[in-house]
Amino acid sequence: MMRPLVLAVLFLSTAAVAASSPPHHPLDPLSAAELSAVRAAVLASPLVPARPLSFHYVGLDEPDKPDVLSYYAAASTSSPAALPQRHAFVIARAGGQSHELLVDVTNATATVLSHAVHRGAGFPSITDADQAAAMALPPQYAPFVASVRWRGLDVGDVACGVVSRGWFGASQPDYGGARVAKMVCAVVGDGDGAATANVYARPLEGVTLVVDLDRMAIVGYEDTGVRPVPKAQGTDYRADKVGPPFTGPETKPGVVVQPEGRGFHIDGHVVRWANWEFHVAFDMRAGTVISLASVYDADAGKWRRVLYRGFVSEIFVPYMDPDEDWYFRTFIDAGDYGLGVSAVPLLRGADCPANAAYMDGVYLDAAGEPVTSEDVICVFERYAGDIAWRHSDPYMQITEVRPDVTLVVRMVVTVGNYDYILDWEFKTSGAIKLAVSLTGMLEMKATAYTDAGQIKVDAHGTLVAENTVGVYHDHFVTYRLDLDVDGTSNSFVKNTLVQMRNTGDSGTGTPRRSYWTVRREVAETEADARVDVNGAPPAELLFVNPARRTAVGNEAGYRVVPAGATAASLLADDDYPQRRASYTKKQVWVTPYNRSEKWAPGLYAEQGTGDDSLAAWSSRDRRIRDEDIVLWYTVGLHHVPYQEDFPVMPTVSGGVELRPANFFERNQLIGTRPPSEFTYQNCSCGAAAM
Ligand SMILES: *[C@@H]1O[C@H](CO)[C@@H](O)[C@H](O)[C@H]1NC(C)=O
Ligand SMILES: *[C@@H]1O[C@H](CO)[C@@H](O)[C@H](O)[C@H]1NC(C)=O
Ligand SMILES: *[C@@H]1O[C@H](CO)[C@@H](O)[C@H](O)[C@H]1NC(C)=O
Ligand SMILES: [Cu+2]
Repeated sequence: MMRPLVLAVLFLSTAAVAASSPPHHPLDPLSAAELSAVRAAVLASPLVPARPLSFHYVGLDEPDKPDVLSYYAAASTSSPAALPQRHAFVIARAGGQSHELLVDVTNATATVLSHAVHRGAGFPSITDADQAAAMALPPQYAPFVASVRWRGLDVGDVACGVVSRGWFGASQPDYGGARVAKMVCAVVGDGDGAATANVYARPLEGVTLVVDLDRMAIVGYEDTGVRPVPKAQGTDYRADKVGPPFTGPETKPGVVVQPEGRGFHIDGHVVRWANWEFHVAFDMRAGTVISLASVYDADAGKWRRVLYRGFVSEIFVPYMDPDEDWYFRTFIDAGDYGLGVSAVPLLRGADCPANAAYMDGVYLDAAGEPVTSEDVICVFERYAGDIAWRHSDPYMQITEVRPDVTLVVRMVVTVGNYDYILDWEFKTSGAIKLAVSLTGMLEMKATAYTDAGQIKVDAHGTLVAENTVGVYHDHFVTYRLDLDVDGTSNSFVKNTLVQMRNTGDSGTGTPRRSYWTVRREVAETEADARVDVNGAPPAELLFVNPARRTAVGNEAGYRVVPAGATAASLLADDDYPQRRASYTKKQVWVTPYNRSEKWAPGLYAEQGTGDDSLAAWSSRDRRIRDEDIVLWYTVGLHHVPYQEDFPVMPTVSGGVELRPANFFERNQLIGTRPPSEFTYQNCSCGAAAM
């Protein structure tokens, strides 16, 4: 999405960190001390002599899976294994090139193990430092100053932000292969007597700049003509600007109380709660990474593995306006900007409930300084008044109810105008629900229209206010989910529900003419596992472990259940943005596990061409039956804006649930205590208002 037009770094609670506890799990994110060691090793390396050097990505180069698993297996025994070697994967820019380095940080002094220069398409993500430096350029650029004055505005009231320019092949100038981006601008000051904090509501339409981010110079400029600047009135969203008096609906405040305290424990990065245990890490590109999620099987009396590693691989957001000033807005948020670096500190008691615990994220900024983003992950037990299971038998005079309590791991990523609330919800039933909720600002386009009746040609959006179009677009949130159901060797099963005629092979002679049954297909290769979940006929999708069966002989599995509607891309296959993110035509893909296939649009996704994308890997059509396989699931939302999305949009949600399917012998919640077993003497919650 479009980045903030004011300095992103101002919003982050950042602090350089001197020291932090050493890692004690092979998948722990790099600590501040390790990150500092990485910086020192890279700057001291003769392999990358060019200066200046900027860091674009530094993250844990995860150890090989067998090493992690043997560490994990030994950890619970009396002879714990040594941590596998700690390696950092680095992408840096220097001398106009993208450098990849692998740095060993196992020892106090880090060592560069390997170095390569990226020769293919695409660039690493745009950094906060890139954006801050670029913002200073337009006011010094005479044609821009002239455009602003032409509109009767003061240069001091206008700010421009960097937006990625997508990839459009030879149709777009390549500026000699330089790392360039577009800049678009907005009226942010109150020189015209109107102030608003909503920097997305007042675009300076028609003006686009091109910035060379390595040289930090304006190299292109376009002014397609004056459009009105939308009014500031009604665009502000700050409490002290919209009220008092507050005219919205009144609700009574609610607070979650846990009279016996929290039910979960956090030990380093490992979270234990109810029948779940998992590892939570922070990555500057992916945001939250959940690893080694295991569930306790009460009947078998043992822990069983479900998810080896899961994270949001990409968020693709193409806008549907082909105009000169808009066509390039085809954002690939994780690759263009990074989700982890865009994670915001969670507001206690508002972003997360009162009973939440918080975790920080640490990353290396472009200059190589470790930055701690405080409170970017919260963990809390959710009691939302929902029911986990119940049954009434009026004749037997029985009512049994168990309230649903779940554990949520939350991060909020604010990538420019949009806020993504990304939840991992663990359920005592054994399910894991991945939910994404969108809120924030629409990306708005200035227009001469003041009434919908004036629109005679496609406005590519909805007139949400006078002179303001909320442009049509999509959000495709793609998860990489390395499920390991009871071990690494899994198969992907598609159980299609098919209509049958009652012709006598079963139920002979009854008046029933039809029924449905399940037709089972096991995917042999990657081509068998590309699924449009909206496609007819309906199908149940499962990851199963054929070697693990229940007592009655069913294969242990987990089912992939779309939580609500999920869109597939409507762009043409030959359109440039679609070529980069062609995986968005199907919500489900399955690939063999490959440590380096992590980012759905490719490692170098910024201006990438899709040559290193999920669809490209899948086209190798590798065997996936009875292999270590990875699920890719895209939660897609088409967004037609409505006036209620203005000036800030109420949340809209989508998601997917991973549900045990013949994994347990029976409902795991049968053995849970009923709520009447608990008494809260000092709780006034029973005195319900009538
Ligand atoms: C780290 O230290 C150990 C023990 O001193 C040594 O054997 C090993 O080679 C060192 N590793 C690197 C990458 O320097
Ligand atoms: C892993 O993926 C990379 C990138 O697609 C590929 O080059 C490599 O050959 C793959 N490795 C294996 C063992 O398939
Ligand atoms: C209930 O509140 C009273 C008065 O505040 C306090 O003395 C008592 O210990 C509380 N009881 C429990 C079970 O928390
Ligand atoms: Cu949207």
